Amino acid sequence: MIDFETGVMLPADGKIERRLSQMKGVFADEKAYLACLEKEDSLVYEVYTSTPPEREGDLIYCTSVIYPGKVGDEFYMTKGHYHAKRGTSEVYLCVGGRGMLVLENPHGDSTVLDMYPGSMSYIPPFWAHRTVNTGSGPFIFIGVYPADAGHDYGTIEACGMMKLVLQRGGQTVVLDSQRASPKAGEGLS
Ligand code: PAN
Ligand code: ZN
Repeated sequence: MIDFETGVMLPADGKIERRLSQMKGVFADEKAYLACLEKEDSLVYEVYTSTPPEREGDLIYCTSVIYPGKVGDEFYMTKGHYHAKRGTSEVYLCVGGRGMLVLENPHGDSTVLDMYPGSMSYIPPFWAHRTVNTGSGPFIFIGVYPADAGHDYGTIEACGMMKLVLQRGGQTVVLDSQRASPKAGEGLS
């Protein structure tokens, strides 16, 4: 059962909580990050997940709940990752709130998709992905992906993603980050 209001999945085999303190280096404005953290180690997002055996042919399904908030003018978002097994894909179905899906690949292509209740988004193989809460309430979506996909956080941790999603003058804006394209060979394993 998934509660579309809260994103809580019952039963779930696991629950991951990501607080600000676990997201060092993720937000572009380091000074704003430290100021937020000093105030409170806020909960940024949670993931309720099924954990079947990590073998080819099985699927993992999970719900992610990103809470509303900002670090400086950058919206709360997930850490973002490539799948460790690069040739695996994923689908997201949004059930609550408003958000964006930021995608990029090692060839330097990047794109941003709107997510809203009922929207289904496809993450093709070889694309890194991150979700961003651009709304005022919890942003909730269901994800389904191959159980043997695994997660590579290191590649994105090393230099961030190419697009930033910010609030400027009350508007949601997508800007190119300082990092214009991936380093040679990065993410190509
Ligand atoms: C999602 C994500 C989830 C949290 O289930 O794992 O939204 O994001 P991070 O893993 O980037 O912290 C998914 O894409 N799984 O593959
Ligand atoms: Zn994924």
